[in-house]
Amino acid sequence: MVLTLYKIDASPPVRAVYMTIEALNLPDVEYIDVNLLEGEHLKEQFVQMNPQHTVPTLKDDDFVIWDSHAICGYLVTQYGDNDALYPNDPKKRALVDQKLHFDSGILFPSLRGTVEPVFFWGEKQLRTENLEKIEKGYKFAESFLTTPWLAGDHVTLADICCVATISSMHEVLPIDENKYPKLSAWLARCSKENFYKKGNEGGLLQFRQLLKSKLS
Ligand SMILES: N[C@@H](CCC(=O)N[C@@H](CS)C(=O)NCC(=O)O)C(=O)O
Repeated sequence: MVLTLYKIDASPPVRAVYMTIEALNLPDVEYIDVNLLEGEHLKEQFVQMNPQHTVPTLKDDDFVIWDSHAICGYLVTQYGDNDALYPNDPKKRALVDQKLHFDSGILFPSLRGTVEPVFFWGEKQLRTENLEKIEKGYKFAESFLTTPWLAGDHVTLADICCVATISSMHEVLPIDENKYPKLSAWLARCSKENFYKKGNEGGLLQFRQLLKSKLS
């Protein structure tokens, strides 16, 4: 197998894949930068591979797959030693999938909608209506946290994918620990994990710096 990941470190969905790679201890992944700010993702060669022109995009020999949630699930089922991160049991898996769709359908769009005008369209302020959507995501996540991890008593892809987004949202709108004690504790719990330290911290710092530079 030759795994190639098209990426940009600041991207939350890319960082979800990095964290999955770390959690699975996958060796020898080749990384190729795609500079979104320069429009490299819109070039013919990239669009031919991924018509949705998004990062992360993974190539495994001739097999191409995009969308971080699909990539992470693929990596665990294809290369994981066990199913802990993405359980085979239908009910356990459904609970993980539910949070992956929550990330895909609620969390990430609210983050992307908030930072896109700043990163790409030259706006210098975050729009209030977008920040309200982030706050709504925090409220949902707080109510979901009835267990230490998002889909039960151990780390799954639900945590990995959601923390990539939520740690980035936290840079945009800091999580108020009085309002969201469980969410805040969960973020702290995730940040102590090796997969987070190795897979998320570097790109999150780049995200922070990019946001700061674009807002100033
Ligand atoms: N649901 C996708 C979202 C991917 C996404 O929107 N990535 C952004 C970077 S954070 C991107 O590639 N934007 C360029 C574009 O959409 O043209 C995933 O989880 O992979």
